[in-house]
Amino acid sequence: MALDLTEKILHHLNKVNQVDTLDLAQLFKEDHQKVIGALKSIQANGDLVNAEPQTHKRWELSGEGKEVVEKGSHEAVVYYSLPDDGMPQSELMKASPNAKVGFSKAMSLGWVQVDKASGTPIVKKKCDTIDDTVQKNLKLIIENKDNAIPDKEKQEYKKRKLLQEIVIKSFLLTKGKEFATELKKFEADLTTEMLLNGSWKNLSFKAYNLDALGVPPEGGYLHPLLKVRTEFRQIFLEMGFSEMPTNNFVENSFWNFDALFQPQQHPARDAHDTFFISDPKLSTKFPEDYLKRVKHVHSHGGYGSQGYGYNWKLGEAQKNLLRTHTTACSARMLYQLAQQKEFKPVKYFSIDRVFRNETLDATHLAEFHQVEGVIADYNLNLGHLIGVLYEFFNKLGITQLKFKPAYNPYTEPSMEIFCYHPGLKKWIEVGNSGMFRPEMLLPMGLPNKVRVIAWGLSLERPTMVKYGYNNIRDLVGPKVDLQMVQNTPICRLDK
Ligand code: FB9
Repeated sequence: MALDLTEKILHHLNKVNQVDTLDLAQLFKEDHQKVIGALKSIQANGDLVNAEPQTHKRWELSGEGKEVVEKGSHEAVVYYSLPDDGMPQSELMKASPNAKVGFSKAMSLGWVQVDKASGTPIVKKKCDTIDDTVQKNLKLIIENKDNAIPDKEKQEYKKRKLLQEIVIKSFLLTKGKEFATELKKFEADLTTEMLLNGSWKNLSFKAYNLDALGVPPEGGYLHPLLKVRTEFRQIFLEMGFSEMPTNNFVENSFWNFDALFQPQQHPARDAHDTFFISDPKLSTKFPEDYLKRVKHVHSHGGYGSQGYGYNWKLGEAQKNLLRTHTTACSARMLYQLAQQKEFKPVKYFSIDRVFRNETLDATHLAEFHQVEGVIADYNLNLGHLIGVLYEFFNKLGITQLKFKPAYNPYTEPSMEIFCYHPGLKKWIEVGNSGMFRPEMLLPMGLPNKVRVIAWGLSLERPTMVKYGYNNIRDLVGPKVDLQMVQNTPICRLDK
């Protein structure tokens, strides 16, 4: 059976003890890169050969040089294009692509002369024969006989762009300490049979290629939003937060608004901003005592608050809706916390869909995913909230934050959060935050000294920033290119 290139190289090296890969390429009439490939296979098999890098300077014909080999030098072409009675100089200049250079060279070589006797310059031959040494020398280059050409000539041809000097890298091969004329066969797998019969002791195994890329899975790709959700979830978990249950898109106005001390005439509770449910239209089950305390704090105040002083209506609180924020879930969780015999501090988070009947635009749809963090403990203050926000956003790769006083019905003080985004090179709004009001916490039954700090942002906006989307419809909705789901890279928010 014919030896393959690797074995031909090993057998040849066995005979000559030392050989350059360039000579091997010539010997085996193979492309040098193919010889290098075979060398790599031999080296992967063990220390069979030593390969010393070499550099060689070689002369190579340019395109123009190859044309000279084929047709003769430009000066020779001019000479041979002249009829015996000569040719007007203006005509000669058009007779061949390099006539100008050829004419000038032929004149300096004394091959041609210009007769102006008739008034029109006529170019005529000045000698009967010529010796086209340029063409002869360039042919020697093709035959790898560079050394037969004086260096002065080679420099001149380089100047005339007929020749260029290239550096070729090769390897000088000698026998290695594990030299053999056959490549060892490497087993890919260690089998039960090898272990049982002990044959593994005499076998060589392929090294693990830990850089090999995994086989792309056929399916199960996560949508970019869910990749970012996983990253946010990981951040909250490593900060010691527990995830709140958020599996109720349908909420009632009591938990979505009233429990948060959001007055019943607040514009956000209008059908223009909220999706109300027609069936079932109302909820009827509420913690009765708690509901009474909420009604009272809205209508008459209490806990040091004057309340809103309006006639609070149960019917408003009973209206079912699509939750407008996951803060409704936070309210439920905080109420549950207040029912415990003894208060213990908690850190909760939620990431889920919320729905708002708002004007749609390139970055806003009627629904989005809200990300919310909540911490309840004794004596928390705004400094704690700011500290936690720095910690949280730092894990998103954001270190520069600014806070702007804001208003929320359920938090006081409230702050809008801005960050300098290094990628976008500008300040962007990244969320909202605040301390839940006593009018929200105390009717739940939480101890007086307990404070709750909280913040929120969306999932869509960081995903759009991360993956460079300008229109949210390229990320979510019926027009999304599902191939995008497979193509988007792994999400690292901190990179
Ligand atoms: O996500 C928002 N912006 C954002 C966040 C991250 C980001 O990239 C990170 C660098 C990697 C880029 C942008 N925003 C909040 C701010 C704006 O985008 C805003 O225009 C849109 N907001 C939504 C609401 O809009 C109707 C984002 C959404 C939002 C706003 C406020 C809250 C939650 C979501 C809240 C809250 C809150 C406040 C106090 C107590 C509890 C919850």
